[in-house]
Amino acid sequence: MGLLNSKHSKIRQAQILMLGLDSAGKSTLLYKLKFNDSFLTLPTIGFNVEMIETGQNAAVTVWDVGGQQKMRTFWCNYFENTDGLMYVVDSTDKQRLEDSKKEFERILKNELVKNVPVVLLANKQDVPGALNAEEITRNFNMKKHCSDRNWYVQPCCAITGEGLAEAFQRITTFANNYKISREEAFTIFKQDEKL
Ligand code: G3D
Ligand code: MG
Repeated sequence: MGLLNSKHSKIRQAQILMLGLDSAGKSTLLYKLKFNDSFLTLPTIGFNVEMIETGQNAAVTVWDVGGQQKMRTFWCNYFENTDGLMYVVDSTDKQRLEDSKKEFERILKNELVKNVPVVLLANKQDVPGALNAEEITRNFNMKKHCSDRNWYVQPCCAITGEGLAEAFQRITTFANNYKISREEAFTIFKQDEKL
């Protein structure tokens, strides 16, 4: 994950991992953020990873979750250096909400992302009948599942870009705080080792 860092930069960029079921709107969101335009996106077939630097001292890596079991091994590899998670939900897809929730819970249970902050994006808010942020919060039982970390549910629309700046601002702040606390804990651990 060090690939996106400038060779000479002293401050490591916050590494943000964006996950969600296919069709949740991750690619649309990413391109909106990168090019400030709506791009034609292709559904992820097989191996797919997208990366951008957001210019907010953060790099974002995007993976589709669910589907093929073997893909999980790949995105799990990214967990180790992750400072912040963004999880994108299609708020209109009530049929797959359960699947999305299951994947989300599975991710949170992984030891490697213990305490890593989360911003959950309740996407497609432009569609009438979409579940709102409060409904998604309740449905995903955020208070219970994220009690060990900073979290926030952001309503958004990847097509118009509404809510995206707020979401990235929040995850970058959360991630930088997390990064600092992790580095401090590591320094204390190293000092203890010397004693
Ligand atoms: P993914 O990368 O998570 O798999 P995509 O998802 O970004 O490819 O988006 C899947 C579909 O949802 C796309 O439509 C895309 O235009 C649409 N979409 C993404 N975000 C929004 C949103 O906020 N509002 C609405 N109304 N649609 C959105 P197609 O038709 O290309 O499959
Ligand atoms: Mg995609």
